[in-house]
Amino acid sequence: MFNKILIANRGEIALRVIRTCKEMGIKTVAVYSTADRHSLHVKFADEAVCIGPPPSKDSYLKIPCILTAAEITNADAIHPGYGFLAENAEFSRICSEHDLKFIGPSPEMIQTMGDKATAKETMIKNNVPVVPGSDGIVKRVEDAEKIAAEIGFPVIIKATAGGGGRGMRVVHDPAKFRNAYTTCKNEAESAFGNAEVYIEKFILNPRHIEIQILGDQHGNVIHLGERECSLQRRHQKILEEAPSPVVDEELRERMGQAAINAGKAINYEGAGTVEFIVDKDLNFYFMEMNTRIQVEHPVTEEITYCDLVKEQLIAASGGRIGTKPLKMRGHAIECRINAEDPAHNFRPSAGTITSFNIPGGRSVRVDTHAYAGYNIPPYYDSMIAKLIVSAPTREEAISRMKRALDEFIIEGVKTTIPYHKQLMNDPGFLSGEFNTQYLETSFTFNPDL
Ligand code: MV4
Repeated sequence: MFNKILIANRGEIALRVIRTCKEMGIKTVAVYSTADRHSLHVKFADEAVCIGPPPSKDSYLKIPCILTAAEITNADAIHPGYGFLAENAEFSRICSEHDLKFIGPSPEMIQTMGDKATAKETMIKNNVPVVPGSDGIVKRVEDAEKIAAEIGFPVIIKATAGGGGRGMRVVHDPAKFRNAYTTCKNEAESAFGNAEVYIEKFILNPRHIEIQILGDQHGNVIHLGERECSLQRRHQKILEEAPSPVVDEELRERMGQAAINAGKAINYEGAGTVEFIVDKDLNFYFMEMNTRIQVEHPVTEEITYCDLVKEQLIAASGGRIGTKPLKMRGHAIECRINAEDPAHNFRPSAGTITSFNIPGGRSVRVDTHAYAGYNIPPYYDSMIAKLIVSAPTREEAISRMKRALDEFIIEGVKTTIPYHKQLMNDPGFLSGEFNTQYLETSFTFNPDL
């Protein structure tokens, strides 16, 4: 096992990794920008190194600074968390060239899954269901138009370098296809420096359901069930839960096996997530694979009793992940608490937190780097806490979440807590009948409730 790990990240996820390291007797090094010097991840790491000024490109994304911090503290591995450098193949490669274990997959695996057309091709070869569409990249507008007509409208054009909702265009009307195709390519070229696109049938109002997997260097790949992530706005997840209200044991096994096939196809190492869209008839289709620990990993931890960061460290150090069949128990829900004003179009609300009362009691977990007196810098993601509850049933988990949201008092900045309180009483949420369009089309926040 590692002796000392540097965490190349900030905020709650940096603290999350530090916590597992402490429990495993591994020393930790935090890195931080000058805007984060008072964050809890800096306070609770064994050592901390300032790596630059507030902008991410000058600190958390600056590879030479992070490698220097690892060198001077004599760290033997780097945990990238999520975001920043977590899915940067170049960073994974540079780490291994400097004798630092990158806690995550090889540069080749990151590259394969980062190129969405290549990822899809890999899935087809390994019996993972995909959405019908073009046979890979489509280079000429004439070909694209023919393929779109064959698939049948509506279609979606996707940049191979995109992902997470970036670089996509939906086309409902054949007359608008040419224009959309050209625009999508131009946008992809300027956003990613790669204009390549592919085409798929557009699945109307799908759910977003993802499978957590773990792999090790001995060829083992297991799945840890699904997370229901359909409640999102502008491709930002708002609330996640496990299990999904629509997935039964039979569907879980089929989706789980597809995700295992995806992992085995690339000899996957560490924690990964295979994202599917699921249509109204519960057909599922591979969308993308995320080669990192995800924000919403705690809901899986709470129902599987597995510490996913611990498994990442075991896999990265050459150990074996647990392979005996997992028991899933109960239901977990995570609400993302963002410093945003839901009454004003989720406008970010930076500033000093004047009071911060964290909920507690049975089966309530709060992952946060914030505290009373903490100043939320304006430079980064607005998520300041994750509130995770678990209970034997979905109904009991919802009651517990309501109770925990009532106890969560944050003053000094606006937060998404009132939005979540309203969602906990929403008929669509309560019945489990929602999809990826639900929050944007069927739910309106009312600040006066
Ligand atoms: C789709 C789709 C429907 N049909 N692909 C969005 C994120 C990325 N992982 C893939 N995404 C989607 N791909 C096909 N063939 C629907 C989504 C999708 C979405 C699309 C437009 C607006 C909001 C969305 C929210 C979730 C998923």
